[in-house]
Amino acid sequence: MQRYNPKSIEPKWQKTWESDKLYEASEDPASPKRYVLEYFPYPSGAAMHVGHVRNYTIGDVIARFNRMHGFNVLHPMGWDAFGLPAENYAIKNKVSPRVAIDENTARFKRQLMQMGFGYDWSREIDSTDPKYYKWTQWFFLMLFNKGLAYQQEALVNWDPVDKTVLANEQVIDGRAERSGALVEKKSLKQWFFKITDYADRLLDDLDNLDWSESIKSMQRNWIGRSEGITVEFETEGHTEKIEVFTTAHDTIFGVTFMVLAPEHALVQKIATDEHRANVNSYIKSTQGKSEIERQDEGRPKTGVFTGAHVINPINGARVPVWIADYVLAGYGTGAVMAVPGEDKRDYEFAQKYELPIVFTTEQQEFVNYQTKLKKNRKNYKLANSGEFNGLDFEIGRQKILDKLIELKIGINYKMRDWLISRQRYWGAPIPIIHCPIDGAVPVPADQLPVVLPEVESYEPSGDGRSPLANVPEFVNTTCPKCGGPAERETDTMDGFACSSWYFLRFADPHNDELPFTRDKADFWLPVDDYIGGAEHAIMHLLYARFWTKVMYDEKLINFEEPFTTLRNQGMILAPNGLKMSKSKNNTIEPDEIIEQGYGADSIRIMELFIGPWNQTANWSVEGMGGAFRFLQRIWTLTQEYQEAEGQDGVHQSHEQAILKAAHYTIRSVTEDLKQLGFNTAIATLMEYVNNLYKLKTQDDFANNEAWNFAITSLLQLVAPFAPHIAEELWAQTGHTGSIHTSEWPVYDEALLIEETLTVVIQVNGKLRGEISVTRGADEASVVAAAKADQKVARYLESQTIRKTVYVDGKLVNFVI
Ligand code: ANZ
Repeated sequence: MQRYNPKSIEPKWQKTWESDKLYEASEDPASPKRYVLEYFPYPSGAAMHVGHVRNYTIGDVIARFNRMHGFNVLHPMGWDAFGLPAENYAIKNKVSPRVAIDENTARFKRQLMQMGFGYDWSREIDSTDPKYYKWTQWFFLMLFNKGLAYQQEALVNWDPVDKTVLANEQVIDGRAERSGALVEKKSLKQWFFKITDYADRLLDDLDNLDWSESIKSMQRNWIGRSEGITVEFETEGHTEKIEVFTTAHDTIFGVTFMVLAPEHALVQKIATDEHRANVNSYIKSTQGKSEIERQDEGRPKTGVFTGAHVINPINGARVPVWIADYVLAGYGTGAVMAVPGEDKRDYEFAQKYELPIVFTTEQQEFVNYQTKLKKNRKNYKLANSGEFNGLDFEIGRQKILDKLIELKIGINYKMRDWLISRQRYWGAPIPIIHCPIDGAVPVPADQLPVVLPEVESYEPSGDGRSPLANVPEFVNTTCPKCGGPAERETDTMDGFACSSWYFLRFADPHNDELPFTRDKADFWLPVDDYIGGAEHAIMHLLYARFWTKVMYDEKLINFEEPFTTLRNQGMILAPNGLKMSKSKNNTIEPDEIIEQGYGADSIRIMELFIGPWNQTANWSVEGMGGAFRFLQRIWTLTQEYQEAEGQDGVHQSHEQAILKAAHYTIRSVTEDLKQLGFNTAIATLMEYVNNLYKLKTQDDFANNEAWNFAITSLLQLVAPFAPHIAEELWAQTGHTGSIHTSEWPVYDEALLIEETLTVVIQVNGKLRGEISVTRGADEASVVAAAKADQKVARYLESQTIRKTVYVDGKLVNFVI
């Protein structure tokens, strides 16, 4: 008998699958398609550990399970390789990011291959390959031509450590997500994608997605729709008007001052000389405070008067303009009309600085606007509101709106436009040429890609320009419009631009004419199962949805949402419960475990058996032994079965038991896998193997249909989890073709029907006993047996049974 030795069988099958192109997908409409995708990894300097492996194992099991159900499965893999980590790694290790990424990619690929994941490697993509980023640039131009990419001087988040700007999404509590540095505000000319144009659709379409509620609500909060209007106030002595955003337009008669965020663009302009010094020192004092801190309700309000005044459009009142940090620069218009009679923050501010308070309801006391809006609307009548005095709140609200209607009305979002320019080297160059005559001119499509040049130094200069600015051969060019001398844009694109469309490229990865053909994209997409960690809740998942919607509007594709179903896997922690990381020196890599002889199949079992796939779990070294022994038992059982083949004579009743165990297991595993119950499916398989061992002692193996079916289905059910051992034993037991393209076993419902049923017995509706009866027994005999039951008889003694209720095969109730 051969020993189970993963080291000899696993590499062998990996090679065979590759040369047989087993996992290569084609647009064959004969069977329904299924697109299974895991987030394409960032090939960092550190090797992949068992936490990463869990993600790919889940995807691989889903892909294999569906393939065996007759789906035409697309399961591709590629590399999301632009971005800061690679660049910082390169600077630190004094190699070019290209060299670093190529090394890392090769290592990651080898690691994935040794796990036996069934990827269609013929579709491998790399976001840093000019053949790929050519199309990222093409999409940039598409957005530019639609007015969805624009350049603007803006107050941006500047990371003083990584020396680049960050998107709002990359700032957490005032700190840079990556470097941890306190983010500074800087005024720089930057490129933005106008994601706010799609805010409504990004919000509304969330309702139709099969995603976790927590991710959906994170996106909802991030987009943050708030229905209100913007109202313009004239500025005394200046032509510029100040817009405010308000959700309480009917309080406009109660405005007694206006507050601008300290960063508001007009502050410097309107501040009078007398107040300028005060204003500037206040601005200084608020720098570096996080938005969270600034929104803190309990914090004492602070602010200063600018010396300027605006005019209330509804009644011509002269309103002083203050600045205060409780107004955020990035929300609404960065200015509020303050109504201290109804807004708590404004009320506190007015009290502190002795500003007038006007109450706009007949109550003539502070009424929180939210309360008024939500409760007892009828109780409020307007006061101090000019011609609207005495009207019910509800009616007055509408009438004032009618009056303001000539002013701009809009929906406001918390979400800002997506800042995509980076002053760093390792990214896709922004395909724009700046001409002194024609301004920002797109690079003509036939001149794409704008290739990232090799440079001497990758270090960012820190003056707000990318290292590309130091490469004259790159910078100096001619204007595509007028032919005059011009300069290339030297900023590169945020890595999230590359990942906003990669799932589409997998449908048509080698197309040199287009990013993809519509036919292929429509055939494969949307992605049916998208699997990844929850860390991408906002950025990647929101950006990709945005690009998809733009492509839909451009008629490049026929669907509006890229990922129908999203699955967020639970993290694997180190055995002691800490997060695995290179710096803590507690990572466990699959390579070592394979080397120790457990093999990839055991690791795959372990990844999923360790707990529900969507919950965090601690890695367990002992668990590896258990996973290995389970596979070893399957191995040994199948070996013994093969050696015994040829004998015959299984007892009839045992044959029934063998078949029953097999059919029961098929049903249970199939149903579990449909709901991603990987750990329970594996538990059922373990129990099944135990059962088969027991059954074998009763009769020995025999070459008969029952045993044949039992072993064959065992191998098939295990195949998605442990593809190598399943394939090996499949071949050993004389099957031709791959087990992974075989048809998933089907169970026979009739065989699973239990022969005995448990009938519950009640007396006056109370449970008094239960009996076992043979399926199909008639009512009279069941009722007789129920009456005769010892426990029940006690309650019936010397009683008249007035009625007997019988529910077939389930329940008898005696009414006495
Ligand atoms: C006048 C008013 C009176 C307001 C009243 C509220 C109550 P939500 O619903 O969260 O969107 N606001 C507008 N822009 C702001 C900014 N940049 N920073 C801080 N606050 C800002 O809140 C909308 C309300 O928040 C707006 O309506 C505005 O104050 C304030 F009794 O206008 B309101």
